[in-house]
Amino acid sequence: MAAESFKSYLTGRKKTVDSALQKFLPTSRTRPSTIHEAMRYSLFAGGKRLRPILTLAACEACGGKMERAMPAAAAVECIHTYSLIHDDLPCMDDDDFRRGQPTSHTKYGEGIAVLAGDALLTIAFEILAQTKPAPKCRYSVADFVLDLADASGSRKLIGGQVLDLEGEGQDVQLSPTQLRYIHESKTAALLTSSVRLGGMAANATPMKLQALTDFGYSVGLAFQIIDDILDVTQSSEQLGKSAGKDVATDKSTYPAMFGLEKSRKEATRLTRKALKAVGVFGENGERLEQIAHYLLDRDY
Ligand code: GRG
Repeated sequence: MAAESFKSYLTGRKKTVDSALQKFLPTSRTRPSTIHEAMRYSLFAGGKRLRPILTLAACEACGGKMERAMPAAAAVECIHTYSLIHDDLPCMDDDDFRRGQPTSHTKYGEGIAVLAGDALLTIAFEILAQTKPAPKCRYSVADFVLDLADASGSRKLIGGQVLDLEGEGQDVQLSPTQLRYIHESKTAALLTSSVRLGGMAANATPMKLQALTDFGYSVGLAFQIIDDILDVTQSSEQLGKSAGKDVATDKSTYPAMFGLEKSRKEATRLTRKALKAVGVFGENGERLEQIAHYLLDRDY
């Protein structure tokens, strides 16, 4: 492993992902320009690029060249950004501020924001379909498309959002099992697919793909718990989005259910589980391990 510090590794990967996204996305002058501007506005608003970085790291952990995983990395970021645009809409979480900027509907109006989300969802699969698996790869392009469609569909990402929406404004608090189910669907599924697609691009053996699946699931749950903790402990400026919203809207979260200390302990336990899962990669899994630590310790 190169002596490159983890921080510069993240910065470098973010730049690599950004330039891939620049190439995959139509220019903002492409007609009709409003929609392409709006897609680019949210996509390049300053996201951390955690999911695509995980895709590239998973590919490398399995001995693949990260270029093979680039369409998948760009595709997961497009799905993620679409979900944020739609989540911020007045009919959902109703937020004015995301990634430190006015949200899509605040800048372009609701109609264009809905369409920008739709267009990012659609282009994600257009980009993913450009994956070129290595000769004799055990995974076909259809396998890549299926994996991401499953994670983003009505049984996972969208399903989690439905339960979240239905739980709002109810006097009855969710049970811990229901809360976990929402986190699995809304957050962990896309993170899991992000690492799986990286492994598939490297023709991972079924055993290695399972290790990545276990890693993605545990890291995904830990990520959401930390996100809920940060909502309580950090400022809006720090997060680049409205902080304190979960308490204000009486949302069921880990900190609300178990308190900050227990929530932090659970995130730490899940991170340990994730680290154990990628033990099979030996030295090649070092970046995944560093990312898992970083996700646990992050402050925004
Ligand atoms: C609207 C279909 C639909 C789904 C919405 C993803 C989601 C479901 C809602 C967004 C809000 C939320 C709590 C999502 C859970 C995942 C999460 C914590 C997202 C934030 O991810 P970061 O921190 O964001 O990676 P950046 O901006 O850095 O990319």
